[in-house]
Amino acid sequence: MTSIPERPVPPVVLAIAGSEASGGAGAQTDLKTFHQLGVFGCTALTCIVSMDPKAGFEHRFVPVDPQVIHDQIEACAGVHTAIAAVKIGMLGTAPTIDVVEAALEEYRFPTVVLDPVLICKGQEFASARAVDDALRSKILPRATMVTPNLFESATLAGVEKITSVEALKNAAKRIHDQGVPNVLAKAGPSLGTGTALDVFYDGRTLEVLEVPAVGTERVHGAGCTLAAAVTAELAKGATPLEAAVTAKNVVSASIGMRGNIPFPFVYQGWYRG
Ligand code: PXL
Repeated sequence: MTSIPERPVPPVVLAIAGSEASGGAGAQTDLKTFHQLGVFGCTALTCIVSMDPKAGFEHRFVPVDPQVIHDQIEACAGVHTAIAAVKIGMLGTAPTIDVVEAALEEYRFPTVVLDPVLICKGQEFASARAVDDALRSKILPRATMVTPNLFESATLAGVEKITSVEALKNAAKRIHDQGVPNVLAKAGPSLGTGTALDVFYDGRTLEVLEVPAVGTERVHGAGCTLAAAVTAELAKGATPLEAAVTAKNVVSASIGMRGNIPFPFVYQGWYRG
């Protein structure tokens, strides 16, 4: 019989995120991204999203019981000797936000990346508004890095709409001024620059990060992949700016998966670091 080898333990990262059953977004995407980047992923599922092929792939959304969310985080924190970084994705309800806030307070994870998923199709708009406010007041102040898309940046910065790089820079600054140390405000291809453009701001450095755009369509799961890649890279010791640069390359390499939904999605297995 051979004995089990002593191997170096990879950094462990936790995704607190929703399940998107098809594997195109959410926790499934997070785990695949973590794996591709050489970190060990674990999850606390916050909700179960099932697209409905009979209704235009509308999102059916079922929240997980808050106690069960607590128990999953407890399990992850208990099993692993250290959790290097946490990625927070879709939370979706006010009770979920409360239990995640309490867990962040209890466990004091060293790095928390917040992908502030504000609205999921299939949720009532009225409840979404209350959830946005709770996310901003309870989770945002605990994030070490936040990765809002254009709509989320406008909402968090308190501006109507963002239609230029200048406006995106200003929004990144405003979000930073609310107490988030690192902001990666994402436009992707949406500002018509012909590039996938995001703005990084950490209070000193303001960088416009651009890579060649891969098409002009919105890509399902691109935001999840980006934030998960940032989390993995931070866990491995990258600086926030380095993590953002690598994460953009991971997203570019992952775009091109197709199925029956009308937009492309992502396969992280195509990335070669
Ligand atoms: O891409 C945003 C997102 C995050 N998390 C879950 C989702 C989605 C979008 O569908 O379903 C669980």
